[in-house]
Amino acid sequence: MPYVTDAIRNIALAGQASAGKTTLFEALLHAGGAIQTAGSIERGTTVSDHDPLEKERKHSLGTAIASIDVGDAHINLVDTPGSPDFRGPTLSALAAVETCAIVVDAATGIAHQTRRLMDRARQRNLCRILVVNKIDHDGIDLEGVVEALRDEFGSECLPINLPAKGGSAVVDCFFQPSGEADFSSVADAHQHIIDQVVEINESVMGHYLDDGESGLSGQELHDAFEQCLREGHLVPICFTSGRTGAGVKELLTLAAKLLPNPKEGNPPQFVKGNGANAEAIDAVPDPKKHVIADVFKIVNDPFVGKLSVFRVYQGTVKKDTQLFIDDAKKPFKVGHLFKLRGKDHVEIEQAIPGDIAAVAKIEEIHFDAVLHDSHDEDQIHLKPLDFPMPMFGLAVEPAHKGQEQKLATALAKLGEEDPCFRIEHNKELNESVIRGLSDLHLKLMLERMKERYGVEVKTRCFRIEHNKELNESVIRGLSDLHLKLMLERMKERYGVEVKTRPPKIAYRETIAAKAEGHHRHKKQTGGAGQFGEVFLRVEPLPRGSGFEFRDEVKGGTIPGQFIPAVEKGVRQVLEHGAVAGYQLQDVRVIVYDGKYHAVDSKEIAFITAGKKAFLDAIAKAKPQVLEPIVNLDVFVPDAHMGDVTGGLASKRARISGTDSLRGGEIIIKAQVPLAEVTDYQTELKAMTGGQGRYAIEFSHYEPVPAQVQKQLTEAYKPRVEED
Ligand SMILES: Nc1nc2c(ncn2[C@@H]2O[C@H](COP(=O)(O)OP(=O)(O)O)[C@@H](O)[C@H]2O)c(=O)[nH]1
Ligand SMILES: [Mg+2]
Repeated sequence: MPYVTDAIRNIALAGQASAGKTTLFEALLHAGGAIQTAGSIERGTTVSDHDPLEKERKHSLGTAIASIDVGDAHINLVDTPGSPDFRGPTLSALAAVETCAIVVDAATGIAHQTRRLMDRARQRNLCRILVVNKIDHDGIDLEGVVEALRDEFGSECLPINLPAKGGSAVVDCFFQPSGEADFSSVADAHQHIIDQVVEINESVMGHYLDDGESGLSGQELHDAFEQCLREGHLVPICFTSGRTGAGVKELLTLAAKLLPNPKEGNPPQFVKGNGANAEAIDAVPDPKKHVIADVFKIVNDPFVGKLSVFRVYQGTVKKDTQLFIDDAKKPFKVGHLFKLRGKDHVEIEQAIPGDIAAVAKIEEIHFDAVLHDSHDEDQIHLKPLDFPMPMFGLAVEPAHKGQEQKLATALAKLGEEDPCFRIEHNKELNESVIRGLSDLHLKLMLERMKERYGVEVKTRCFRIEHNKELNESVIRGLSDLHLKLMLERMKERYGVEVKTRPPKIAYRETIAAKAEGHHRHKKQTGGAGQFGEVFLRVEPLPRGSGFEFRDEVKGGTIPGQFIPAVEKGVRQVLEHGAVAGYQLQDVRVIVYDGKYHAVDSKEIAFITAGKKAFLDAIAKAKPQVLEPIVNLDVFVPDAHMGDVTGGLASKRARISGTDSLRGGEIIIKAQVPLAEVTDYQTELKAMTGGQGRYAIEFSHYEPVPAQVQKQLTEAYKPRVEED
């Protein structure tokens, strides 16, 4: 059925694992007539969890997409995995939708993942709705869940329907409010939503105050509702049971009538160019303009090959036309164009702005590639999405000799599908290291590789890393004892003894104040001399901005040809640090004056002068040593909660929350300096008898405590060169 952009709704179902997203996805497809019978998780028959590993584990590990036509609306629904190990695919999918429906398990309430996703969706400016699911469950307190949601996420969270008949149905509170609810009152719920909606702009408020609800036209109310969703002024709460189907039709109606179409949501930002020169570009959902589409998912299907799934933001992608990938000179031909339904696809002729579609077997396409049909759109890409950095590593080699190439290919294919799964090849040691978000993440990726590509690996428990930046060798093993025995063996066999210490931490340096620096470099050794003089200013930049160099020299007091030399000197300090020997960051250097000598000024003289002027400025600019802070998630049986939080308290950790998971497990979330948890494995094992696990992800840099700064700067004795 042909449809226009206004008819499209792109909705992602997100939320904690086991909230019932996949079952709800199935129920929505069924209610919308897209499938004949609803499958189930237990029987492994859902559209979404079609991967053998998903069926076996009864958990979604990747996103699935399918469409439903309801009345005039065309709903593209994306099911996402709730497990934090697979948040790479989940976060990628959020880039392709206007609405994020956060599914909450009515039986267990708000989970850590609920909070995380509410935050992410808000940061991305997505319209949000909360879906309280499993309302058929015995012994649940739905009124309590609503209160908890409003306490936690704000009074803008308001029920748009309410459970009725003991959770076997729902009653509408927005369109035609009437009937009895299990708690609260339909009339009150209606009033609260209307009050919230009319607040959003003065003209609507005016009409409402004059004539009440009848003073508002349907269109006016609809537009005000959209504005509320867009601005986060309203987060509707609705109720469903994916299992019994209660509230499912109502959710489809809500999507069709009230959720934003691609013109009404907040589009993600595109930029043209890179770094400081990047220019913001607005993609316009006009079918006649040039094509701009973004690839947000890659699947290497064993039968169809590589499938690249994209969201069209502008223009119309047509079958048999040509598209460019990023800045590539040569286009590819869109031989076949598909809409997806789980693992199946349906061929289509065109994909209009706002729609989600796929092309098959185009090897050059990668995750986050921009597809376009004119060189005017070269260098355009989505503003980078924020993905967690994979911190867990494992060295792998093929279990069977001769499978090296097969392993490399299989790993590369898996890497394409998950932005948080990376493969590094260490040339020096000739080994592949895979990195992911947790040991479970790595384990599942390796299982998938075995299942899909028939490649098995040995993971090595003892390995060697060389860190170039810190110039140190690090050995990793399973325990203290393991490493100790390996080193004893080395001594006994090869007669080499080593001194050991925990791995170094990649500290950084920065400054906390503005300051001026000056250096005059003058040297007379026999023949030609060296002369260069530099005046500069330094200023702190926000964390994470890196380095900026500005030339504000007036009247040629330092001739243009020597400015690069000054910058070179400054960059030497950046690389090697000024006070503790670590890279310097988040600083702006402005060179504004100097002196030169017609004969004696040489490049080398300005390199030295630049370097020393910079060191002079830093010394006066409150230099600071920064340390990496990581997000730490610790999973332990709840009996160990006290020990773990106590242990973290002594590690300068900030505990941000705890949550109960299923089966008596809890998760403790904290931010902690990396330096404090280099050996956390051993400690956690001792504390929990091997029942705990944890995941670490890099968060940001922060100044170290004064005491630590003192130790680090004293330990560093810069080799001060002779003038
Ligand atoms: N009682 C009840 N159980 C449900 C409902 N939806 C899902 N479940 C069960 O909850 C478990 C997790 O469901 P699933 O759809 O995989 O959740 P997901 O991880 O959010 O995708 C499965 O055992 C489902 O059968 C529901 O509406 N009511
Ligand atoms: Mg699922």
